[in-house]
Amino acid sequence: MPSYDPQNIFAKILRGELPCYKVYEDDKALAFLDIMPRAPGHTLVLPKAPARNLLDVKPDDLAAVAQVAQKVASAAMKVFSADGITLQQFNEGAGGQVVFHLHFHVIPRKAGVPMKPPASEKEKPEVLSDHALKLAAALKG
Ligand code: DGP
Repeated sequence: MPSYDPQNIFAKILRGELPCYKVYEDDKALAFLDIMPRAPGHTLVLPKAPARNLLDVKPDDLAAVAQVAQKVASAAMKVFSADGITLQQFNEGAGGQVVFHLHFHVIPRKAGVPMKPPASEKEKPEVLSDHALKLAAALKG
């Protein structure tokens, strides 16, 4: 497996070099909206520590990300009146991974509504801002 590339897009977001629609942050993990959501509220949860994917992440960082994914999933159920949550995580190109910093996709789902194809359409900034604010507020409790 190739080594971690610190120039990947999510590493730049983590360093504050690129913007994101932040939903949640703690000392180990960051959650922000996918700009090409497969459903409204589609959120990405990342460890702050460098990890290419599931195959090289440190167990503690993986545990921290899983805990944040669970928090985001609970908040998204309420904010989007969801009927369910799809959790996705891809490893290496053959596994569907495009950005090589480990991330989990937390995707709120409505019964009978299919997900859009991956990375098919950029959402409007005002919609992303609104969804991020609502999710962040729900996560603050
Ligand atoms: P994957 O590596 O296959 O899990 O997919 C990467 C996801 O990241 C894909 O759903 C689109 C999203 N994405 C790509 N570029 C950006 C970006 O610059 N910002 C955000 N928030 N999401 C991005």
